[in-house]
Amino acid sequence: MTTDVTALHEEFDGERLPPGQRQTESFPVLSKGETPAVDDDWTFTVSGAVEDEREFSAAEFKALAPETQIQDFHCVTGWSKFDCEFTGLPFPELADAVGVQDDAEHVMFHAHDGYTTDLPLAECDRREVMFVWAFDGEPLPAEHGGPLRVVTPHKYAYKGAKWVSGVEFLTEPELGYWEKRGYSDSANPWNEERYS
Ligand SMILES: Nc1nc2c(c(=O)[nH]1)N[C@H]1C(S)=C(S)[C@@H](COP(=O)(O)O)O[C@H]1N2
Ligand SMILES: [Mo]
Repeated sequence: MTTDVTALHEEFDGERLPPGQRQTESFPVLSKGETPAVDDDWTFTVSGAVEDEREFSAAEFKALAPETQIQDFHCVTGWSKFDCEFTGLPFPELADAVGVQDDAEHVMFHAHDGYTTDLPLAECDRREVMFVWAFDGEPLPAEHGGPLRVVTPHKYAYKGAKWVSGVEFLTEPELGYWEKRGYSDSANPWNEERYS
């Protein structure tokens, strides 16, 4: 089953194309450095304020409750790509699997290239936030974050860590890689929250 979530902009009272964005048919690559090598037999680590800190194997992770969604993708540098077909695990399914503690407020995403990004738990706890391993029905290409990345269609795409290695549930906010370097921590495309 495929779920179309491209009406998401209505929640933000905005047009499908956020202000200051232009639509592209291509899928540009934006990385802070080289594409890191990630084992085909990857693992995913959950730590911090959860009942069950644990490491999932790729097979365990993919078996949880995968879903396919059609989503839009907005890069802070000004391009948007409509109708991306992503297959992965919705964030709330992972949260259920590990049991999030009451004092958890934020989530730090960690990646194999040293990248980090943080979102409030409430902003992660939505089905459109997904850990993605396939794009258009094919394994996610390495340059786009394969074997596993995060997508955040309600935020600029820097909130979605490519090559994600795990998540850390935090009781206090922390700034991620780009957020420390002047990008907006809230990153709402319909408000043009690009810089802090
Ligand atoms: N691990 C990691 N994730 C990352 C980045 C990165 O450099 N490293 N770049 C971010 C930025 S700025 C954007 S716009 C998107 C780009 O995703 P794409 O290369 O698939 O278009 O990934 C985000 N996630
Ligand atoms: Mo970006």
